[in-house]
Amino acid sequence: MIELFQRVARHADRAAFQDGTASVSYAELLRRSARAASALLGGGGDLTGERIALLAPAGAAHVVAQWAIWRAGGCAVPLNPAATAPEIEHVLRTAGVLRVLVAGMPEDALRAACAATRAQSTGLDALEAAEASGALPEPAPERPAMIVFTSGTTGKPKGALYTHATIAAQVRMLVEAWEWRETDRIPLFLPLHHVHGIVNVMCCALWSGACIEAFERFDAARVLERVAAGAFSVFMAVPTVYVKLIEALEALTAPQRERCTRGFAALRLMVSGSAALPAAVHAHWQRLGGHALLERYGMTEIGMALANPLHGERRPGSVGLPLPGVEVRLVDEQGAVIAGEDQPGEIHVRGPAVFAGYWNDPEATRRAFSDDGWFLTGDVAVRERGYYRILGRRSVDIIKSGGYKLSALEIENVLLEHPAVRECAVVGVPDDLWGEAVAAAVVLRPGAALALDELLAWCRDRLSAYKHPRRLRVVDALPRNALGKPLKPAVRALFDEGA
Ligand code: MLC
Ligand code: AMP
Repeated sequence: MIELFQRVARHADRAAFQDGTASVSYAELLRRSARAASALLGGGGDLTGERIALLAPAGAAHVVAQWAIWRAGGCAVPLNPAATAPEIEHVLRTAGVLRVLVAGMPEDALRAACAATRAQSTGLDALEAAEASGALPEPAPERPAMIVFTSGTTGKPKGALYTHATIAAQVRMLVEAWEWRETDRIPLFLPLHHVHGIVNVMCCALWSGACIEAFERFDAARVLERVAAGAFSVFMAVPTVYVKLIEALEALTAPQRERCTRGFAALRLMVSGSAALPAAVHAHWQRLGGHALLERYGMTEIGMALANPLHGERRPGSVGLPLPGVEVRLVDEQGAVIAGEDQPGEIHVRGPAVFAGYWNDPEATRRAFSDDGWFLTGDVAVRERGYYRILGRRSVDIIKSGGYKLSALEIENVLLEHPAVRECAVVGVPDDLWGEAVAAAVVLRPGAALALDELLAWCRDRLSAYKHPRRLRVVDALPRNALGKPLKPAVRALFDEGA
């Protein structure tokens, strides 16, 4: 039996979701997902890894859909609710999805993507209405459980495959390291098509019998209100969320701020990750929110790998030490393993929480690992007084904006389709709120003109909003290196000059 369900059965009567007025128990999630799983099976014995996509807001329906797929022996493919039709189409085609479970979401983009593929969408309600019949299969831990799409340096997103064992390993290490317990209460406002929201928040909470309060989206005022009301014990977010909370706190009157500050001080743990937490934000939060944020480092392909300790020194600007069961090494540009401190190298990771490979892409999978099985993260770090500190990424084509990983090449490909654009280069530029903001330098076709608004309108149907360029520079020529490729650091400098 999938280990999660053994755990869940132990706290059946507890509330899995609570939003102030309504609550959904673990027993109810189990009942509802059993019915939906039976309906998915449609009389068959086991979906044997069929990829089924799911599009549902954070909350009980999302979990029912995910568990139904798992309990029927399928592999869940969570979709981005903000994705455009071409982005969804890419996911459905790459993962070979023929069925999509939908609950309470706008379906325009999905409908167009389904029409372009052979996929069919089904409302979760209809599946839950069916009577549970027959026994459910018991998928082995090595069976495919989930495909999470992530951007890389080679254009379109790739699907990272997790088995049930991968997810269990990712959850187990965090439950141990951060001492998750059934009395924990956590807000969930991060998207559920990425590992941070899915595993660190949702799966860890459910595994532990804790209670989740789901938000439709991140809304600083609403979150602060619930913090002030003492609704939570644990809080996990990306750095952009902490910057937005600081802005919102500073806009309050002193008594209002005092209430929120007391609420934050009562939390037992606040974690930041998915992008670098600037030391200044760490210090600002400590002054305002009364917590030394616990910064950790992870990646879709490996789950979480490094973290500052729950008990002990939380060093600003550092990501701490390997989590339980994770092997980490630094390797220099010559391929030698770095034994000492203060020397930068690429982070390599090994262990049971590492993904099983890119779906249907053995070549990309092969390139992602060393011969002896280490995953090559592409991130560069240094060890200082025992702790790891991230220095940056090896590729300038990866942008981290608001915690989302974006491929510069994917965005460039969309811009190049615009009739006015002859050439372009997309880079991330430093941004206080988003970490990095997407910036595009374009060379126009002779006689053409292009304004940022027009470019955004072009992107709207093709890219999720967080991939849209926020800054545009029209130039006569892109700086080039000896191979004729745009020289991205020089392109970035174009923006530093105050474009
Ligand atoms: C949105 N906007 C941006 C932007 N994203 N502008 C610049 N850069 C960006 N990246 C614009 C929008 O178009 C909108 O503009 C306005 O900003 C508000 O956007 P929003 O999306 O509504 O903002 P908000 O809801 O406040 O969301 C902020 C956020 C969200 C930080 C909560 O971005 C988020 O959920 N990020 C987390 C992503 C995540 O989970 N990453 C983890 C990946 S896993 P306008 O003009 O319309 O107002 C991973 C591994 C690991 O990284 O280690 O965890
Ligand atoms: P993703 O592919 O979306 O899972 O993003 C993973 C990437 O986010 C990593 O490879 C890092 O580049 C970055 N990242 C995650 N956590 C941190 C952190 N604490 N500090 C700096 N970068 C981070």
